[in-house]
Amino acid sequence: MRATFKRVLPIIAVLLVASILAACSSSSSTTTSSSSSSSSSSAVKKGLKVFIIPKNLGNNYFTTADSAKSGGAIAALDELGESGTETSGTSATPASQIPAIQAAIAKGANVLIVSATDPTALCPTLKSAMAKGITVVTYDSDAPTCRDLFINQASTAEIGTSQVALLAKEIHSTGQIGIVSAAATATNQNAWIGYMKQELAKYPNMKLVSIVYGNDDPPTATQVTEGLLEKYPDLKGIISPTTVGILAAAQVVSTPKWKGKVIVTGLGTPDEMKTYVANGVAPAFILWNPANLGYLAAYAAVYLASHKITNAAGQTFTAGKLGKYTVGADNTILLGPPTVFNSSNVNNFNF
Ligand code: RAM
Repeated sequence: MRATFKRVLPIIAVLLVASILAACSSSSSTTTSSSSSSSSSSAVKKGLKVFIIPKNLGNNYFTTADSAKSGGAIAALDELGESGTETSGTSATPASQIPAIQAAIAKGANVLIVSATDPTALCPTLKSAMAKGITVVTYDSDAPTCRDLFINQASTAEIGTSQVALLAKEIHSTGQIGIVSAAATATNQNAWIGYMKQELAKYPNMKLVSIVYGNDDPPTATQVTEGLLEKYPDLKGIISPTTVGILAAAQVVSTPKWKGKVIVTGLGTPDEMKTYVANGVAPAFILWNPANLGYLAAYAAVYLASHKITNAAGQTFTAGKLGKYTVGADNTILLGPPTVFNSSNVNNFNF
């Protein structure tokens, strides 16, 4: 017994020294973190009241972006030792969203993470929050003149132009097309549609005949898609740059009256669109990982509120499992390139 102990004693001593050294080095790396770069949660302000305010509640895209279960914004807040609340109105309109922002401010919010239903209507409320010292970060849909930082899902130009390119490929660059958008005021959809129009100039035989608005409300999106198809019976394609709109459009086009005549593309979630890739109605579409968008927004917002970073171009930080990010021009951070989903990969994703 005694001999054995003597033999292992040097090993125990080595392990002890090694673990003491490791503890020293990890605590020094957290305390020496600079104001422009961070890889740990220990230096963030604790007890921040964070409110995540999507365009509306009840939209799967935002549930994925925001929730802990999917690894979204609240998962990031958990990692950082903060608590967060998701709140919004039930419809994706400023009238429905603004009271939720005001309520969050009244509850003592330190941080607001907002997907804007309208870039101007929200501004008086967001500006009053900023005047109170609340950190305002937009994600998904921006309010450029009344926030500290915007977390953009991917290049706005790329999201817009690539949807046109996908549809062009499916309909041989020929025929009437329509757009089923979200709310007419939505910053993100309007910016993407701007790039779609520019891109369409390269396709002289593809004609955009109408833009309709489904307001990210499934019954409205269904109704406006039906109206579009009735009004333009020769329509060859629909681009819907909203997860709610593309699902409604694909469902309508899957009915016998339209199936095989019209192709749908746009921005959809793999889970909701699998069926329509398989039935040929929507052979390809685009999206980013919504959970990663929310996760990145939460990291950036907490670091900004903790003064670990500023919103100036060139500031860098590590967003947990996503790695290093840099603030770019216009106080914007880009999540990364979007994914094109089709029959070769759509079943590999579950969001
Ligand atoms: C809807 C919303 C959201 C948009 C996605 C693609 O869920 O309009 O803002 O980014 O679609």
